[in-house]
Amino acid sequence: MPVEESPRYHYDFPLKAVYSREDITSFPYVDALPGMPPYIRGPNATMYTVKPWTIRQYAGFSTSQESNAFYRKALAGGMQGISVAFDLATHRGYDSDHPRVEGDVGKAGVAIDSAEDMKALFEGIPLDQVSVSMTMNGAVLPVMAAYIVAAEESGVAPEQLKGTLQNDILKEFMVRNTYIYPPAPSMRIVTDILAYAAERMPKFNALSISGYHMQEAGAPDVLELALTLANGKAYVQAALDRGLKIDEFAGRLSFFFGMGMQFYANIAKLRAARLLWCQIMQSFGAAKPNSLLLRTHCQTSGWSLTEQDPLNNVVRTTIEAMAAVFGGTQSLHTNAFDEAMGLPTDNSARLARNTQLILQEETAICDVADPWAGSYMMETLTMEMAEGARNIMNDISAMGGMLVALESGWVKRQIEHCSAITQAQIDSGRKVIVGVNKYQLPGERPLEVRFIDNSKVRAQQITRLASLRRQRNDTQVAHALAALTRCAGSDGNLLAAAVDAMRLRATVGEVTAALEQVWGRYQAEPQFVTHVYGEELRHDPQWQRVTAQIGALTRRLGQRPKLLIAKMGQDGHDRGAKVVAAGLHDMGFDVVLGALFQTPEEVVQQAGASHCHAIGVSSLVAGHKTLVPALMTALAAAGKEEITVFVGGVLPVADYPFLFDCGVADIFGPGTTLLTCADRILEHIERQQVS
Ligand code: DCA
Repeated sequence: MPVEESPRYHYDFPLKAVYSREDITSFPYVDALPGMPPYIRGPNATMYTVKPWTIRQYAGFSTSQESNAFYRKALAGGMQGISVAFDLATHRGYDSDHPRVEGDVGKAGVAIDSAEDMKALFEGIPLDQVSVSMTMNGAVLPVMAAYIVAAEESGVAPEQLKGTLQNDILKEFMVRNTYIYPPAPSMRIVTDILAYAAERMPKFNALSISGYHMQEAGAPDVLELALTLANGKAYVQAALDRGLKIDEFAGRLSFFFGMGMQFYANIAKLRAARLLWCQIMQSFGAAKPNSLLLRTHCQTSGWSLTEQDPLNNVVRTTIEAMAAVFGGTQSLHTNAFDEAMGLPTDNSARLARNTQLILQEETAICDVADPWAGSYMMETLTMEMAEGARNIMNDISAMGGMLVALESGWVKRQIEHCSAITQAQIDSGRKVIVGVNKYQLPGERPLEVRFIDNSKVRAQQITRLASLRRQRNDTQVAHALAALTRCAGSDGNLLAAAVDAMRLRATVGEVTAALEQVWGRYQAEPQFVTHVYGEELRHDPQWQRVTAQIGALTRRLGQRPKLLIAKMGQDGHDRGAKVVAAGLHDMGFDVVLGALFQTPEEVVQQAGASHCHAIGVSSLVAGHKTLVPALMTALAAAGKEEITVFVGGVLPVADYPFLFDCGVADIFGPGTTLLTCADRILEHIERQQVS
């Protein structure tokens, strides 16, 4: 559904050409010290001089065995902590043999169905020594339970585990979409895990409050900061409402921010984040110093990577990594330069890791804590960033808090508004991206990317699942799952009940389904913003030409050319789909934005029922090689071959011939402007009308 809303905030902090002492005379914290409240300058007094940040690599693909081999090699090569990427089937709580996940198994992360898979994932890695971060939010109960069981069976008790669980469901409802249950029971899961960890896992960070995905979805730095901290407040309140005491859990809350190309702003963002969080926690009555500290992981921006002239990405990542380090991050992931095309290869992952090792070991960057302190510009920017975020947080409080702002759709609209503007600025050339809309290479050589044969991984997982089900005691598993279902409707701790079930070798899908019986599966209504992209571009000559052509075609057809923008499989990244829907709508197309997580058959059904001329499939390193052929088969089976199919998103160029052979009319890779897409879509629809 298209939604109109005018902008409310100014997100840019224009820099002055010169700053002076005058700019900072009224600031209360310019004499603050690292390791002292309000911690603007860092959580530790000595910062990297004693211990540099942890070098992590967010990685996982294919089977547990293959990911385990990658982790071991990376640890030997300088990686200092593990950060697990799970596949989309696992995120959404489906076992690998579920028909809805045919294209997703092992594709964008590792496939985990049971505690057996988790044991294989960490085989030979001492879990009491190596800290493990797990990016998991939807199926967080069975996955965390499987990790606890795997550790237990390797002789490591929960008390000894060190690491981080993302467990940040609120931002999933805002941007990343790997939720499973509705918001209220999802919040119950978060607080049950916090309670379990507070009691049994003193070294473990059971929640990583994440702004990264908001930034990736289009939020400017100050919006990312405000929404992340507002989510933090919502979690703290929910934990207090559950009966936890603030100092029992606050010291183990952790954060995660994105690092984009706005170098100064990103440093200021981390400094402002620590100031604001300290003040927020004081307002909750926190007393222990650890409860006041914002400790964070950072990741360089995946969105800032380009498929064109990809070696530029090494430079971008280095600049973003330096912002994270100057901002005082505790842990860092640097993206590999080929991640705009697919999963990193061994070589590109090594280069990404070496980027951090060079910063730590070849420069003097670690020799001084918060080196930007006292800079007139940086102190000013830090205060401006804090003030801007405070204003947004106050508005959220006035709305009734984060859950109200979220359920009203306000949060999504703020982010999508910004991403539509950014896309328009790139398409018009006002925002320069070197190698994409300026200084382009005359010819690009396709890069080699890591190929995952997901049907092979799926077949292996199905065999493992069958053997697991043969060997376990089904009656005991059924009892444990029934206890979990009862727990969902009562007061017990859900993680404790999930551990019991996973210990008996219940699967991720079974644990998820046991809770789904009580809570159901959440389905968001697809929406996109209108009149934002168009407003930015209406004076552009190419815009005027394209909209005139669409007008002419509309008159000939007797209706606007109609498109269904479809997301298939479990890939919930919808920034691309929403921006495309918003832009094409403003140009004059009649756009239907399909729901997330559709099967090919559901997409065909919707396209047919809404009389679309074309389907635009949006995909982000997902199962396009499985799902697009299935879509073409479903179109043929429904007798709807006249509907033209386009594919766009992050797709390896090497896969283009395969998709064309399937009957796809055109492919729009990263960096294609929406005006170019529109031109080519029009051409195909015109041709379709003639034939
Ligand atoms: N002086 C004294 N102690 C220090 C210093 C210093 N200068 N620097 C670090 N330390 C200590 C820390 O206090 C911590 O001690 P603890 O284990 O007793 O709390 C220990 O060294 C480990 O350092 P820390 O900075 O906490 O780094 P990590 O263990 O890597 O944790 C954190 C970082 C952000 C808190 C965690 O949540 C994390 O790793 N997140 C990653 C999330 C992720 O990968 N997401 C993927 C998308």
